[in-house]
Amino acid sequence: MPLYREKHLQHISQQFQIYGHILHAELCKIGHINETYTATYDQGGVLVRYIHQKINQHVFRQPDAVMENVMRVTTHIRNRLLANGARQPTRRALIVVPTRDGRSYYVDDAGDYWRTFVFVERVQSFEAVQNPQQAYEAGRAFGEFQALLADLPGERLHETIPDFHNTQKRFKALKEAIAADHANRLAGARKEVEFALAQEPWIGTLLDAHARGEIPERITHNDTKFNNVMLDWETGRALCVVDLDTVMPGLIHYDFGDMVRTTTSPTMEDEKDLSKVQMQMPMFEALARGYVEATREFLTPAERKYLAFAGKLITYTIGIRFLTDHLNGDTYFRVHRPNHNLDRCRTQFKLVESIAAQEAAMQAYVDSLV
Ligand code: GN1
Ligand code: MG
Repeated sequence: MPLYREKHLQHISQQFQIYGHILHAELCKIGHINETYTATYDQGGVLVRYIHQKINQHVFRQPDAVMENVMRVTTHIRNRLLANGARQPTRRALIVVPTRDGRSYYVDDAGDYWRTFVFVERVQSFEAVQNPQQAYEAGRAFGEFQALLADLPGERLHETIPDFHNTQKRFKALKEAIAADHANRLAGARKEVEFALAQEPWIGTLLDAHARGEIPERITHNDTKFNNVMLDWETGRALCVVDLDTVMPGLIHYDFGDMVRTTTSPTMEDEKDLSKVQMQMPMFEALARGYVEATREFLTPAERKYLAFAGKLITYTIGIRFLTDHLNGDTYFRVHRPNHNLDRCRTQFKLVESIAAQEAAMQAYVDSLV
């Protein structure tokens, strides 16, 4: 790590209620948005780890609202786990470490917002799913997350990113990016643009169903990528879910759809060999089983009806977000190589086609679950 960053991180580390001496910190390369460090402290001779994270303010315009949500959600989940007598509660819900003056975040001289979490040990996350058991665990973990938050008291959570999964608005943003062609990349993305535009007839399906009162708003995670599930090293079971910045009011389909996107293909999000990208039925079945089991208490028949469709819709929505960012010159998602967002878009669109081809069978499986 460059010296200036290390010095700054030492300064940051001293702002939080951590009883120990920082030894070293590493940049964590997972995630496209925030800047995350794993820091090791010496606490009376025992090595203890924490996460320090800088919130991306270009993406999260109101970091204080984000942290208010995160505090309410983590506190509520912890209380429910304790009330249920859950084992290992400190590994099952993120713990925010307060600053020395009792706040949930620290603002540095540059105006950057930093927060700190207890590092959950002996867990790992994966970029791609290896077997149906893992898909089942993802479905169960995010389903339980929704179930634990179903009785969150108090006001509606802040919308940390308004219209985050509003496909109509994302579609409009894509059309604007096409018209502007800021980065002169339209010519190289004709096929993808054509595919994106051709899907317009069905992109409003869930928004319409919600507007008709058919499916309700709930508290959802909204970033249910498989790499946000922490699996226990020893048992392979999901212990907790992370990345709570987009927890806000939403449709359960946003969560389930993003799980379908990230757990049913054997590939990474930016796989270049599109022949490998496909929705695999055994993964979907395990995922759906885990999710439906965990949400049985509240999931309505109307919500169930759109679960397979949600996979297609959210995969499409994230695909057009990658495409839009590519056309805009990569201003939103962190990229690691030329045309990275275009590659990501291509895998999403390939997956959309694969889901569409199997959608009826996927939904039939969901309907068969009791
Ligand atoms: C971003 O930061 P990360 O990787 O958890 C994005 C998600 C996308 C995802 C695609 C706030 O999540 O919406 O689905 O990339 N998060 C935000 O990989 O935009
Ligand atoms: Mg995220």
